Amino acid sequence: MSKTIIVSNRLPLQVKLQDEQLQITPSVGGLATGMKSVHSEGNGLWIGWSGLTEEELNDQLKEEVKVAVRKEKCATVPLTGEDIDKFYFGFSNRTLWPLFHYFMEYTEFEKDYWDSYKTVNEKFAKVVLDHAEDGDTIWVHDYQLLLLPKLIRESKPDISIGFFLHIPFPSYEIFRTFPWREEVLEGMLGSDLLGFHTYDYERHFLSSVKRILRLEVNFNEIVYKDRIIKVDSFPMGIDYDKFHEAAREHLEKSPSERSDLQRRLDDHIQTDEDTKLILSIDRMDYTKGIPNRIRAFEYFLNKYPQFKQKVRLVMLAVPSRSNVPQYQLLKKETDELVGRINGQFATVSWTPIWYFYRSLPFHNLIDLYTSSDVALITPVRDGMNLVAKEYIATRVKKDGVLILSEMAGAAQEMNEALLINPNNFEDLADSIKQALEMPVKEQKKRNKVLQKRLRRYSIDKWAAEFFRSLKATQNLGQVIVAQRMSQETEQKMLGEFKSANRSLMMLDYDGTLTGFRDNPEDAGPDERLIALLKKIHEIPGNDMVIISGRDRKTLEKWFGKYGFTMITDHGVWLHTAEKGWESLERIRTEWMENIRPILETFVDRTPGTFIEEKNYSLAWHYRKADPELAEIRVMELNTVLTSLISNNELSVLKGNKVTEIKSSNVNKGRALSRLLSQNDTYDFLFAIGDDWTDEYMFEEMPEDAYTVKVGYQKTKARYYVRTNEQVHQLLEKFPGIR
Ligand code: GDG
Repeated sequence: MSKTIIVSNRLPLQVKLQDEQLQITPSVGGLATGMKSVHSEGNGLWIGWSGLTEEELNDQLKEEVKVAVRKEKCATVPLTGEDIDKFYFGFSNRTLWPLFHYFMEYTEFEKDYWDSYKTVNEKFAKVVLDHAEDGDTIWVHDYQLLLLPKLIRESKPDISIGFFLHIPFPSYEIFRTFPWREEVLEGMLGSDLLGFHTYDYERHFLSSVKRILRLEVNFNEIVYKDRIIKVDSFPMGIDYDKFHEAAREHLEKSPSERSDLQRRLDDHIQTDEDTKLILSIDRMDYTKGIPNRIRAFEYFLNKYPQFKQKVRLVMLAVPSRSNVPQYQLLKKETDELVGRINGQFATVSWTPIWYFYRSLPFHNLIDLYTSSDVALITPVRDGMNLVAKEYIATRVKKDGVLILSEMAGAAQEMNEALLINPNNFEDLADSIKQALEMPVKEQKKRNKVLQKRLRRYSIDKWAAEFFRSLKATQNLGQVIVAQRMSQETEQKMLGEFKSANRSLMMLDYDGTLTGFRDNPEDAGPDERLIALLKKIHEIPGNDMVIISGRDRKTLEKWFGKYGFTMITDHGVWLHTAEKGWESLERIRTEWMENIRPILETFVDRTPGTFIEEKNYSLAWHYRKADPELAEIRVMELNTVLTSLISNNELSVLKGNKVTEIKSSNVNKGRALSRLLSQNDTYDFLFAIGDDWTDEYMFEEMPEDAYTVKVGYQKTKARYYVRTNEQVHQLLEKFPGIR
């Protein structure tokens, strides 16, 4: 039976060692909750680090951990203290975390950390591969495991892999500074589906893929080698019912059942009916905007002194990564700020900030959420932020105001909150005032909408949606009608070629016989290619035709002396050894005078592009241009051209990073059909090509012909190969057979 394997840095368990005894308790984080149903289904498995290093465990304890976690349907990845230092505290938290949160000044590019990151991702891959079987589905989580999808794919090419990033994916301008950017992108592209919290992260990722790896992206699908990878946004939800129910039960408690914390909160609330509590909860992390928030609160108290003595900021900061220097500095800064502000404003009966630096049990979290009139969530950068959602979920009476930073992913779907820029103190102070004075009716109106959305798109729904999407990627390959040129097909084809009396081989030049160069003039044939073509040309009973969109002068220069048959200019000219050059089409070129100046305006506005003038067509090349700008310009150009070309005289061909305008009655298909009509004795037909212009040729071929597309894209060809090298290997097999 196939199973689902979840992989994350940590297991959904707390494994602790107390007096040589193991203590295992389930962890309560959002991810653990969300995956609960996925994990518990069938023979699901969760793979991750236990939290104890190899050095902390003797052999017997290692075995005990193994057995204990297996009972919870988990498997551990053994990590050493050094791994944790360099992979986790190093590369994950001192490189990726700050970089992906736009803290470039905190980002350390250490080769040593990177090496450890690679090693640990390999350790994860090993454990995954020990457990994964064909037909399983693997869901990898977060920035600690960016290389894992590729490592799994290399050993299990057909397994279904999904990846979800819980933190932002930064804009290309940030990501491009990263020394190992290609490896990381390629690592992620081992997946079939890549999920992000928001559309912005998704588009940043796609932009880096286009610009750095120069891959073809169609909407949200990436064509990569022989796979199509889907990229989408799945805003993570919370376990709404759990928070809502806990809050409901909490409100029903009698005073004697209340916690100490709740009593203290009640004391404050009861001092005066105008008294209000403002809450913030976060891990002590520099991305969460804690100092900003405190300073803004100070600014607010100075700007609106009428709130002194009445409003209190309850700030829960949960210790996190405290052995990373920036976190220590942040802690120090926060302590000092709170001290200074409390010192400055406190009275005998009032301290403006209540500050807790610790983790609290769940029921205390509910105390805080339910007792606070306002939640002030001000990260400077945050992948999603679940606290904002949890606060809303606990507002059983639908009152309460959420002030939320625009820089949190959650802001994209929580428009009814008061959205603020955390760096704008004026705006922040005014929003605090607005929140404190907001009529209850308005609070309820806003929260009603928010709650409805949170309830509907809960964490279960999030996980289910991701899985549905991952399953759907299995059908993506089917839009490519061609099949991979397999060993068997190859054997069959060569067998038919051998016994054929008269064969025709149509070979496209650019992108097929040779790879692309930045400058088309540099793409002439090398010695190896000439030697191959000469051999094919000499096969008895075989007609080899080089067919190209290039002009006849260029092909003449490259191949003229060998007597090859050539079709140039997309099918305008035919060259044979017997007759030399003859024209296949009668075509007009007056239109070029009108179209050229238009193309020139596109060249001027699109750096890196240029016009290639051919005898019968104009080509606008954009291979070296910024891919996103080029995409926009291609659309623009198409619109301009369609409005100009009113009759059917001209057609616009979209090639591989080139748009070509030419007379409509010329294409490779028409040229091929002429050849076929002149000679009906062919009993073996072969055509190979890589772009749209070659599709006309594939279309014209009879069904039993061997048509081969270079690259994994939509095509009318029957087969495909991936690379120019594979084209060579395939063609090398023809000479000598007959
Ligand atoms: C990362 C991304 C993204 C907090 N204090 C206590 C406590 N919590 C719980 C909260 C909440 C969770 O921790 C914090 O989640 P966040 O989403 O706010 O932030 P990160 O930890 O930075 O998480 C973030 C998230 O991944 C999910 O993809 O949203 O952007 O940075 O659930 O309730 N829980 C308990 N005691 C505490 O003192 N029990």
